[in-house]
Amino acid sequence: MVDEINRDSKSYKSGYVALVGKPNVGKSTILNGFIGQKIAAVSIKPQTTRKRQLGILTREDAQIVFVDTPGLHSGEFKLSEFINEEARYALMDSDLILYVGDVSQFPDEEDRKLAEEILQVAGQVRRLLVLNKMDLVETGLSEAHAKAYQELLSFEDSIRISAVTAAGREDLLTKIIEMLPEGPQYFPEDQITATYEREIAEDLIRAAALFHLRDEVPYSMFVRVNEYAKREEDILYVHATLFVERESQKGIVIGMGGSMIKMIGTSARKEIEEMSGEPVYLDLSVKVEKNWRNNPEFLRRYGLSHDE
Ligand SMILES: Nc1nc2c(ncn2[C@@H]2O[C@H](COP(=O)(O)OP(=O)(O)OP(=O)(O)O)[C@@H](O)[C@H]2O)c(=O)[nH]1
Ligand SMILES: [Mg+2]
Repeated sequence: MVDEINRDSKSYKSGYVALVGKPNVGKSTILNGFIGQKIAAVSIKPQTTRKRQLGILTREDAQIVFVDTPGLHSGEFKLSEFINEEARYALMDSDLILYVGDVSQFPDEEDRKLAEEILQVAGQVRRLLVLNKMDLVETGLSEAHAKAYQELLSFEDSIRISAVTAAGREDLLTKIIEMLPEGPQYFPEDQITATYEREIAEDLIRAAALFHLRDEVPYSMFVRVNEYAKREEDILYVHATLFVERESQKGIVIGMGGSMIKMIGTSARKEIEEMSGEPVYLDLSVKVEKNWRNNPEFLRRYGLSHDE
């Protein structure tokens, strides 16, 4: 009971914390690190995340609702509009913005565009610069990079971390809580995300495809889980359809004698087992849906559009 009294009192802090930054800087890895579980798909390639995703961290003194976003990018497809709007909405709705940069590199044109975008849509929101991947660079060398990031925008503070080694994570958490407003506990304390497991499975399958496939093919892919259910006592049965845009891509995804789809399936199955904590039987089908990235009807049907 002491708990609840504490949470209703003025001193409890809470808020929405948007993780924004270019594709591939490590936003989803940071989210998973805080939540202690892989709820967001991560991959070595950019544009892994396509939708906003919440990661909820509840403590005695605060509840932090992290919002992982897709990295803003320029793309000529209708799908890109959706992806960029997802990032924009997260910015507008946030109480604090974590601008994530890769400290092993100088900021570039994309970073400058993102900084402008932040000023335009969420100029009043407090912001903190998070320089990630510090494990990749000597402290002395990263100095010049850090300075260049600081010049992109005015930040209240900045911190260097490594999402893979967890260095700096606790300090970052302390800073976040300091910067959050007083507020209620929005979600029950045992809830870690608002995304269904089946949707996380979709992202994990696409991340496996991003890992195994080259070039444009995984970007032309959309994954839909059609069945996600316990069939036998201890086995989770997952059936997913992998939509691609052309016949030729279907051939590549299936591979010689089914070798590619088998590799994607094996990697994805392991990830889904880790996420769900259950043995998984994963069944994958591949379907062609011509030019789906530009097809408003397809995008609407599968929740990849903000149009009514
Ligand atoms: N060395 C190193 N690699 C990292 C670190 N953080 C993330 N990565 C790697 O960077 C790659 C991209 O990470 P993600 O978390 O998918 O990046 P993201 O910003 O969510 O990317 P999008 O969803 O495409 O916008 C993965 O291969 C991660 O393992 C870090 O601190 N150090
Ligand atoms: Mg991501």
